[in-house]
Amino acid sequence: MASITYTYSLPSLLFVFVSLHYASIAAYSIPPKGIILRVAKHNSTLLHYTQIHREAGYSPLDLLVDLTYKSVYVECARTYNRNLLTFNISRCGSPECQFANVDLCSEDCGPHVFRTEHCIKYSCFSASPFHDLYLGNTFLLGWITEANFYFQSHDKSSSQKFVEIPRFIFTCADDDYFPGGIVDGVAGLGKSPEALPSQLAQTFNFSRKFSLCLSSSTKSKGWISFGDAKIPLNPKVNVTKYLKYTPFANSIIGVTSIEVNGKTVDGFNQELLSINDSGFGGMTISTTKPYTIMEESIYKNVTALFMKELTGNRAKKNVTRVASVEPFEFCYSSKNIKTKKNLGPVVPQIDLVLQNKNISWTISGANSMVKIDKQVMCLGFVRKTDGNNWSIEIGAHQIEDNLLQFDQDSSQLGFSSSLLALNTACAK
Ligand SMILES: *[C@@H]1O[C@H](CO)[C@@H](O)[C@H](O)[C@H]1NC(C)=O
Ligand SMILES: *[C@@H]1O[C@H](CO)[C@@H](O)[C@H](O)[C@H]1NC(C)=O
Ligand SMILES: *[C@@H]1O[C@H](CO)[C@@H](O)[C@H](O)[C@H]1NC(C)=O
Ligand SMILES: *[C@@H]1O[C@H](CO)[C@@H](O)[C@H](O)[C@H]1NC(C)=O
Ligand SMILES: *[C@@H]1O[C@H](CO)[C@@H](O)[C@H](O)[C@H]1NC(C)=O
Ligand SMILES: *[C@@H]1O[C@H](CO)[C@@H](O)[C@H](O)[C@H]1NC(C)=O
Ligand SMILES: *[C@@H]1O[C@H](CO)[C@@H](O)[C@H](O)[C@H]1NC(C)=O
Ligand SMILES: *[C@@H]1O[C@H](CO)[C@@H](O)[C@H](O)[C@H]1NC(C)=O
Ligand SMILES: CC(=O)N[C@H]1CO[C@H](CO)[C@@H](O)[C@@H]1O
Repeated sequence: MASITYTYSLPSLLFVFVSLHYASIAAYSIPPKGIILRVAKHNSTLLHYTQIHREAGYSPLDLLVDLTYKSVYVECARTYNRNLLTFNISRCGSPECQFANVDLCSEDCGPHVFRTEHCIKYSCFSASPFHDLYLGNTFLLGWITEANFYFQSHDKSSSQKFVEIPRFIFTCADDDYFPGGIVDGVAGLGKSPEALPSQLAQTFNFSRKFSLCLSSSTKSKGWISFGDAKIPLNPKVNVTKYLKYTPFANSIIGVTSIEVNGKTVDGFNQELLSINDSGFGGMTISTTKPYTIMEESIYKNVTALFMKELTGNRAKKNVTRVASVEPFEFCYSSKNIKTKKNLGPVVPQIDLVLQNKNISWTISGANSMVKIDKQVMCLGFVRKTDGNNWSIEIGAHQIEDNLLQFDQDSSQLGFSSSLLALNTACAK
């Protein structure tokens, strides 16, 4: 634990940093118009991670993709031990600390490596809440740090394979939060100056817009694109034409109703679907949860109607429910469920109706069902047990092979629903 010797609060001096970053554009003869990072799906946690490099082509760090975290965070003790990182910790009150809006100041650097080689007296650190599957609702202590990083870009329209981001600012934590070392940190895509989209936008003059396309396979990778990269989808299909847009302020999406096979799900308080004056309700998207989480009464009524539509007499499909498979409650024999190439398993379609009926997010079988084995598949929704404000948290499985386009300047989200229906997919 760091000893907090004094605290500061200074007006933001953001422009100091901005000018540092713009100076770096000159280092590129032709600055990239966009960057595409590959995103892999981890084979046991099923979460998605990307990489940054300490040197062009060497020493990758695996970072969990997190749509809402406010910075890039690296477990420095571990990466330092593997000799993967050289960095400078920022001095209290420096433009870097102000940029990260961090006003906690520590005389030393805690119990680990920082003390010996990297610690400087009076360095700034943050203690930010981190709500996550792995970290729990914990306070993450991390030092504001800068290092030169490289991104391996897969943008076909650019000849630059490795793009250097000089003096990238990140949070360097000395604790090992990820059991088993599954990743080295978190790539925060949230809406703050030190998050990845904003630092890339500042370095390269990109707009603060990025697209996310997660692969459903652990064997082939999806991607995130920043700036004006050429997105790697089937060139014969203009996917942009199929995007629908919805407001996405503070990561919340308002839902007006939920339908299963075109029938409105009722029996629960519909007010739960939109955010209320005290900040409760609505829907968010989380790449750090493997499956969609629903508030109890929504969960009950959605799963009940889904069950009725799939197995009821009138469905005439002879689909049988089988024993639950953790963490899922509703599991079915695959025997009488057909699978279509461009839809996945043929099961009742779930629609999240957003502003109006024309703007709905369709969840078809490929995204609603989770294959357990050859005989069994389960509805991939789970009950909410945490104390978060939102009523629905869309998980990673439900956005795989969907194109999501986040525009942080206009707070709009563009979404495609399943790309499989458009004859393309996220995996490259
Ligand atoms: C997951 O990937 C690791 C590393 O590639 C491999 O050793 C392991 O066998 C894989 N596990 C499964 C369940 O496929
Ligand atoms: C760290 O600080 C030294 C001394 O100011 C500087 O030469 C070096 O470029 C810095 N490195 C990074 C990664 O910021
Ligand atoms: C940054 O982008 C904007 C809009 O695309 C453009 O007008 C401006 O000239 C660019 N600035 C630099 C320094 O390239
Ligand atoms: C794709 O569709 C969008 C939206 O309809 C349109 O603005 C754009 O020009 C189209 N692109 C191509 C290459 O046709
Ligand atoms: C908002 O929703 C929460 C949780 O459902 C409820 O406790 C609270 O009273 C609501 N506030 C308002 C202003 O409606
Ligand atoms: C969640 O609810 C709490 C308690 O009302 C509120 O302070 C907080 O701002 C809300 N969070 C969001 C993201 O709206
Ligand atoms: C459903 O099962 C019944 C009784 O086993 C059978 O008569 C019927 O043909 C089956 N229907 C379909 C669509 O498979
Ligand atoms: C929905 O789309 C139809 C057909 O394009 C259009 O006529 C109707 O006005 C739209 N409704 C709303 C609420 O936007
Ligand atoms: C059809 C159905 O399951 N309705 C349920 C909807 O949720 C409420 C609240 O949990 C239940 O009371 C209903 O039975």
